[in-house]
Amino acid sequence: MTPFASTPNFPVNRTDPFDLEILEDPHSFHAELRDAGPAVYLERHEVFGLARYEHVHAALTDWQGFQSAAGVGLSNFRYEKPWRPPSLLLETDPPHHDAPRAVLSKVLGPRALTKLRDAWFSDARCLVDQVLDSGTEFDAVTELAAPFPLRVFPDAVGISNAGRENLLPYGDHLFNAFGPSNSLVSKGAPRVAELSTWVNTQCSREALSAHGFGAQIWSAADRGDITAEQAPLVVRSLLSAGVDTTVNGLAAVLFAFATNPDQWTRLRTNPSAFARSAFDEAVRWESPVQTFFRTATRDIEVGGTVIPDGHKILIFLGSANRDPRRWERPDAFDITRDPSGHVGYGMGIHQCVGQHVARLEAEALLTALAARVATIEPVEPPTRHLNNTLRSWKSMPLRVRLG
Ligand code: OVM
Repeated sequence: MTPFASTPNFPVNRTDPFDLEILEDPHSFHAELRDAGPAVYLERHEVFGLARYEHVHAALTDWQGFQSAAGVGLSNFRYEKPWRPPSLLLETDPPHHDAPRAVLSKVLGPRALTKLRDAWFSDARCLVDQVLDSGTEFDAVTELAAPFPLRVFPDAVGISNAGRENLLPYGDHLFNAFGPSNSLVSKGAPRVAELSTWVNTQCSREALSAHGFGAQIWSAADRGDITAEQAPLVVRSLLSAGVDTTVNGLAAVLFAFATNPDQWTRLRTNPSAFARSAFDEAVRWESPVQTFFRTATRDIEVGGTVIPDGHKILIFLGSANRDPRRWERPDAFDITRDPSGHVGYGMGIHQCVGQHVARLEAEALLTALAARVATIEPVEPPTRHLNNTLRSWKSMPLRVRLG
């Protein structure tokens, strides 16, 4: 598998990007990769890594050279059977990608979401009132960032209330499974069959309520925009990608404000103007989805050297989002900067199709908090929940002052 017979053209790095210590705090490793060169050979997994913004952006926008259809995890679908049938969105390329993508981007588009806006704003006020009325110290992960998406999103998809506690562990395993088969994957393995059965059951037409995102996907099958075989897998993408990502994105923006009190003060001067871009800045700053792989479809040049056909390439979204070659003061959370162009949602044809949903959730929650909360501070340091792909949290004790 070594791509070069003798003299490597690439800088070589021996660190495992999925080592638990690196996952706990990846920033100095990312800087090392960026400084080593445009593409680095990651010896431990025999893959190439891209960590600079310029080359991450270029790879994400070149879907022909950097395919997704061989899987966006370390394992190559050409040689290894995937642990579940591949996603019709994430793990395909044109032409197969086009119809499912078109259906979902309409179902989750800004126009469709205007109908949910008032209900989600009122749900957010309700949850914030419930938390604040029981005290000014709370865990921002378990009391806000997790419960809010877990309430509004599965309702919007149209699944039953029973079994919703399966969504986070399913997503946790799914995002671990993009990495190597390390201890994080083994930890999730015992529940895979049970969780997959539950998720797959929720995707059938009969399991979905009449007017939700799920039912709209099935209507698209009735119209012939996708096939009836594709419909349940498109619903599965919602349940796979829509929960853990937003939970960790919301936790990230809350942590960003708790540790940058001046930014909270600024948000409160005009929440309706700042809430959306503040969330995007938090997605840049934290990159809830840290990495995805692509696969080279031919010998492909990156920064002057050639990645050989068939090799896996690890794309460091989180590193690109803090590359000082692209961003001024990259480590600063600054809601007045223009974060557009960040790759936290990816870039190109696979860019997050649910991003309007994520932004609406964030806008609703931040607006509800801004109406009641004058200051936010950490009570003690938050703890991480380690995942091979997600920058995730276990706990985040915060204290607020009302006013
Ligand atoms: C999917 C899927 C799963 C995980 C992540 C994702 C971030 C998509 O099943 O389509 O996008």
